[in-house]
Order: sequence, then C-alpha cells, then structure tokens
Amino acid sequence: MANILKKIISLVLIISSLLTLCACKKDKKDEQEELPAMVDPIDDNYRTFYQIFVGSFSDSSRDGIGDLRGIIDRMDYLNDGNINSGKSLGVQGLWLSPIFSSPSYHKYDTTDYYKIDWRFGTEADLKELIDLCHERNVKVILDLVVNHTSNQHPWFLKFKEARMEDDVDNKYFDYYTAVTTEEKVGGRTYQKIAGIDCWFECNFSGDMPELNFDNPEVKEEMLNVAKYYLELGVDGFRFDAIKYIYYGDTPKTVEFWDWYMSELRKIKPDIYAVGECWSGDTEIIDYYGALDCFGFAFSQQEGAIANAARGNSYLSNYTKYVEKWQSQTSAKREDAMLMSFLSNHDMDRIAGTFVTENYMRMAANLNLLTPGSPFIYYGEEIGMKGSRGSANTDANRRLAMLWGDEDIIRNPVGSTYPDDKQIQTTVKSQTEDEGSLYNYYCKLIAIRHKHPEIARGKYTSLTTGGKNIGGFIVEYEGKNIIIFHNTSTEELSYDLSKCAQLSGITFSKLADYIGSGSAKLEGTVLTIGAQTSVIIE
Ligand SMILES: [Ca+2]
Ligand SMILES: [Ca+2]
Repeated sequence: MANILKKIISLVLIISSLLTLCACKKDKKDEQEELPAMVDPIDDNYRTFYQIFVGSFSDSSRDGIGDLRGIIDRMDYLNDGNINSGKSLGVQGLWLSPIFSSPSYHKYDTTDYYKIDWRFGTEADLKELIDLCHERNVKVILDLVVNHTSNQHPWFLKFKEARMEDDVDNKYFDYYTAVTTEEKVGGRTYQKIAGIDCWFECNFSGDMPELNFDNPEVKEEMLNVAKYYLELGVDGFRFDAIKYIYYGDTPKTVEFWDWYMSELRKIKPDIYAVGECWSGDTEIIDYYGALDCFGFAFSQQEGAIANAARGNSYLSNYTKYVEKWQSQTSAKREDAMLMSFLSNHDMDRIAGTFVTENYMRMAANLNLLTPGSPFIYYGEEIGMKGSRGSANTDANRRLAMLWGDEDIIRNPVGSTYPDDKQIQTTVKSQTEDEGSLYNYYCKLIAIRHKHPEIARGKYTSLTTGGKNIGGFIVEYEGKNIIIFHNTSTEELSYDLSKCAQLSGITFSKLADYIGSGSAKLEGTVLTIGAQTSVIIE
C-alpha cells in the first residue's frame, strides 16, 4: 500500500514538474513573441529597397491588372511596421514603376505627368499609400521618365502641329529635339515628320519622342513635375534613362543632372534619388556628383554578384570591386551610396540562371551584405523566374506576382513564359514554410538592419588567398565588423589571424550567420559552412 502511495506521489511529482517545464517553455516562447512592436527608427537613405512593377504586382479591382490599392493591401507583406514581428519582409523603401497616364502596359511613355493612370488608381490612392508607408518608415520613390514622353502626349501633338505649320512662335515648336536631314547627329535615332524636313529624336522608339532640354520652358516643366510629387509626399525618384538627355554628350548631360538635382535638393534636402545609367562604370560614376546610380555591373547572370555566387570565379573579384566602387563614388560625393541589385524589369530574372536555390541564397547574401542601398526586384524573394525567351519579350521579365491566394493578378500582355518553367511555390506556401527562400530573405534583411555598419561602413576587401572565402573589414563610427563569405559547396575553416588586414584587431563574437550551413568561431579560427556568410564583431 505504502509502495503504491509512493508511486502515486512520485507520478504526481513527475507530472507536475513536466507541467512546470511546459509552462516555462511556453513562457519563454511567449516572451520571444512579445518583443515590443516597434517602428524602424532609421531616418537616413541607407535602406533596402523593393522594386514593384505596378501592373504585375497585386490587383485590388479584379480586372487582372495590378494597382496602387493592391500595393496598399500588401503592405503587411512588405513591411508591417514592426521591426520585431519577424512576419514581414521588412523592406524600407518602394520603387514604383511609372504610374502616370500612358497607353502602354509598362507606362514608360507618359501622356500626362499630373494624372495617375486610371488602371492603377487615383492620386488619393497614391497619397494613401505614401501615408501608410510613412507610418511604417518606408520611403516611396516614383519612376520618373524625364527624357521622353509618349507620342500621344499633348505637348508632342502640339509640337508636331507647330512644325507642320512652320509656326516658329508656337510655344511647343521647340519642345522636342528636332533637326533637319543635314543636322542629324551620328549615333542618335530620329523619325521623320512626313511631308517636311524635320526629324525628331527618339532613341528608344518612334512612340517615345525626346524632350528638348535646351528649351528653358521644358526644363521648367520637368522641374515642376518633380516638385509636384515631392510636395505630395513622395520621398524621391528613380530617374529613367538619365544618359539620354543629350545622348552621346556625357558632360552636357551631367551638367543637366547637376542642375536638376540641386533644384530638387532645395525642396527636399534628403531626397532619395537613383539614376538609371545603363553603361560602363566610368560613365556611371560621372553622374555620381549629381545622384546615386544603379551599379549595373553587379547585376545579371554574368555580373559581379552572380559570378561570385556561382563560386567559379575568385570571390576577391567581387570584394575588390565593391571596395573600388565605394571609393570611386565617395570621391565624387561624400554621401554617395552603392545601389546593387540582381535583376530588374529589363533583365532576365536571376533565379533562373542558378542550378539550385542555394546559389540564389548566396547571391542574395552578396547583394544585401553590401554598403549603400541594395534593391530587390519583386518576386526575387520567392525565386520567381522569367526570361525573354525565343519570343524576345520583356513581358516575360515582368510576370504576375505568385501570391497563391485570391489575387487574380495576370501576366502582362504579350508574355509567353511557360508555366511549367516557373517555380511551383507561391508567397502563400513560402510564408508558411520556415525553410523557404522568402523566410531566408526576411532573416537576411533583418541581419542587414541589425548591424548599421553593413549599410553605412567603409569597406576594405580582405586578402585571404582562398578562391571561395573572403569578405570585408567594415569600419563605421569607430567600430569594426567583418563580413565573411564562403561561396563553395563545402564547409571551410580559416584562421582570421592569417589575414594581414586583420592583424592587431581583436574579434570575439560571431554575431550572425546566414546560408546553407552554419558557422562557429574558436579563437581566431572561423569554421564556415557551405554557401554561408557571417558577421563577426
Ligand atoms: Ca486592378
Ligand atoms: Ca534626349
């Protein structure tokens, strides 16, 4: 009897201690979940940006075309306003592809700079989106096409009429760059106005005539457009085709952007401005006195990032390039930022160029663990694919976001990308899967955010002697961190004290790692898993 009683008592004790243990575990879990809701406090431009091709992102009106309210509805996905939630991508800026009235699906040919295209919504929708973003400390930049308009723009129709009537006193006579047959400049493309000896410049297509920036009224017009939207609350712009203002004449074009940006900074000193100069580095850096520009050589299949991520070339090619880019641009302007990216709406999606997703994850590391303000193209965070293919159409690079829910967003007109080549997962399935690429991006962005040195520090490339290991020592406000990568498919060990640039510096803490493997630091010896990156403090 006593034995039975003993057994009962011990059983009760075991059960109660188990219950206590469960309660403890539960308490700990609850603690983690109950980090205070906090809006991101940063107030500078060193932000992770997300490029939205508006017509393909999210459709709120159920016509299959993406719109501004669609973006509003998806804000919790992009940034839920709580840096501690762990349930949101956490991007700190949005680049919206052109949203002004236009006959095309891509809207790079504007017919009215003061009107939101009716398919995308209204100015009130834009204002609501901006206000919501600002509540969550997310900046919004608009894609502004300064160089050209649509050939349906009233300015162009009036210009053409003035030319046909040879009405030199007409206000619009000199609105577009026009020459006679004799005056045509080599390297530029023109189209003839039938019946008269007048050719208008149109380097992209005859549907996109180029404005004449020798005309002070045109300069004023384009300044007013930017002013209007800055006053409405946008944080800045992504400027399209900046080198085309005076195509082939870089000094004159740089002079234009110097003037334009100095005017805009009078209105908004902290304007976020990024220019698209799709050219070699020397030409891109020429514009850096005026504004930051995308680093095109980082992007695409053969770019500095994808090459390094594939592990076939020396990682030091990438690290030295980051260092060089930072020193060259900051020599032009003290607060210059590197704007790296993997792909955009004019490029084949990067995920399709890697044999496995682990390479994509490595590429994400090399894109986001960089100085400045890196960009993510919508859908990149779920590994979406899409390439021009034999149909040679950019529509395949701008396919509908794969939400996997009730959104009926459709692919743009003319797309031919086969469904069976696309990923078979969606935002919905990936958010529910802890090991998904989407959740990897969330973690990576959080790491970037946790260490302010990553975005703002001065990068020095490390000389390791290894092909697939290397990184940077990053200095910011008197503090040093190391960003170190292993791009190989094997775990590697490296004694940091062997690197000359690290001698005399004491590093004690492996602060974070992210990749296909894990990492540990024992003394000065770092063991780093395959396709993994670490932050050492
Ligand atoms: Ca719609
Ligand atoms: Ca031009």
